[in-house]
Amino acid sequence: MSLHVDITAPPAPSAAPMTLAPVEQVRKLVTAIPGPASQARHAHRTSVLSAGLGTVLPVFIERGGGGILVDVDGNHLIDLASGIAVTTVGASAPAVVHRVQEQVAKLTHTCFLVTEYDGYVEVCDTLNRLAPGDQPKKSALFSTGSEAVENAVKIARAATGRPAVVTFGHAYHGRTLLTMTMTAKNAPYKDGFGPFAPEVYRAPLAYPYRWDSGPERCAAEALAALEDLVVKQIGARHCAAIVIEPIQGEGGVIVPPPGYLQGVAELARAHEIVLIADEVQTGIARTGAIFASELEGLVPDLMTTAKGLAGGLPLGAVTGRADLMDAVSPGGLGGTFAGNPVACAAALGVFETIESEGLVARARHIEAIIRAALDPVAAVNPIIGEVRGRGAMVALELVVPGTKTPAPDLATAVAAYCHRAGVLVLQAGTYGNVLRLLPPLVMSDELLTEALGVLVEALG
Ligand code: PLZ
Repeated sequence: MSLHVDITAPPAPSAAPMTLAPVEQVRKLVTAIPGPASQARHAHRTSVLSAGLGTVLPVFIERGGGGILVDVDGNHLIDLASGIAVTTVGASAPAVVHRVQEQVAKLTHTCFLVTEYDGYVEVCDTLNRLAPGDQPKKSALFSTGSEAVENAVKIARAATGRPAVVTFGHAYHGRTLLTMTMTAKNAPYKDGFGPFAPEVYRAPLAYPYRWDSGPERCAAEALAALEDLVVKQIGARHCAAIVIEPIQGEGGVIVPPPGYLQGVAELARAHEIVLIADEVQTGIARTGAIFASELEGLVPDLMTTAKGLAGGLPLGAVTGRADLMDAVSPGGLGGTFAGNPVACAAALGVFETIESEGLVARARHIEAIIRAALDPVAAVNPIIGEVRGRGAMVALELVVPGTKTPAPDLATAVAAYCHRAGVLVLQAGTYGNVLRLLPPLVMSDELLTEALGVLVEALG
């Protein structure tokens, strides 16, 4: 049997690391989007890949750099998606590429359960130091966000000896059995995939824009509902963890009202319930702080990260109170690929880039540019119900004019317009009516302003 591996351009054997000229940071369209080369590949893909795999934009990408993605037809697209909040330091950031190339040549894998290596410990040291609060902290590494969330729940259960997990409306936590159960939205994440994991409960999310009695009453009423669920319905002494995204991502970039997260933390503390902040999407400088929890003075007991942590290589982490992290017996946490050395090297390149490029401040600057472009449009365009978000995680909720009725078709049409014009945006939200902007933090003001110009044109 032959494997038929089609290596069209075999790399020349060389000791020198591969270097490429930087990707030109301009939007450039040389064909329609998707172009003919992408269309041909997409047709082939459809015949060989599971129909269960969706794709926002059927364009095949060959290269990425900074805020630009280059497709197989030679089009340069402006990336306002960052691979869903992953390439926060830019696609193929130089420090990530450099460290990964060096690491992959030295050691690809040993499995941390078998033998140890420095990169794993360095990543954990850094996360422990950066995570909110000055309590003693420890970390463990995994490969994905879902796995990080799943393990945070395992740790909370081991530490408390309790079964129940509380999540929220509109939440997204992953696609594994436990995390899809914790996820709120049925289609496409859960549809047909039951029965679901037991002992997962859902409280209403403090969603100011859609709170029935108005945004002012949202925090207090949502907290009362949470307390009722925890104390009266589940019973606090059965409750292992409350898991919350400090700003919901897939749910539609929902920023909780001031004081709400503090209220959740107080309730958790009062009943010795482990508070888990799911920072998989918000973490690692995305929101104008290293962690979005910091924006509300939240000190979670445990925190999950992934996505932006390793600049595109698969790495997830749980970080938190040392006493909780140590409640699991040796061997209880791990995985073959968990904390892979190449992914750890990438993470160290991410931390280096955030520091050397001042990307935390840069995220706040990006928020200011986006708000300056979109707020005036929102004031006069009735399809925009709300502009919200923090740092480089901003969204527009689109509605039927004069109502709050979600307008998913409008969001799809605006996204399609942007895509045709070479600007990659994402949709989000339980109702699919939210347009989400997640640019890499290294994107220049000019490129961002150009992309926002296209978006504003599309909204018009
Ligand atoms: N927790 C808060 O945002 C991943 C999902 C994309 P994984 N969000 C993007 C999709 O449709 O699969 C996410 C998240 C939060 C957990 C996860 C899960 O992270 O790395 O996708 O497993």
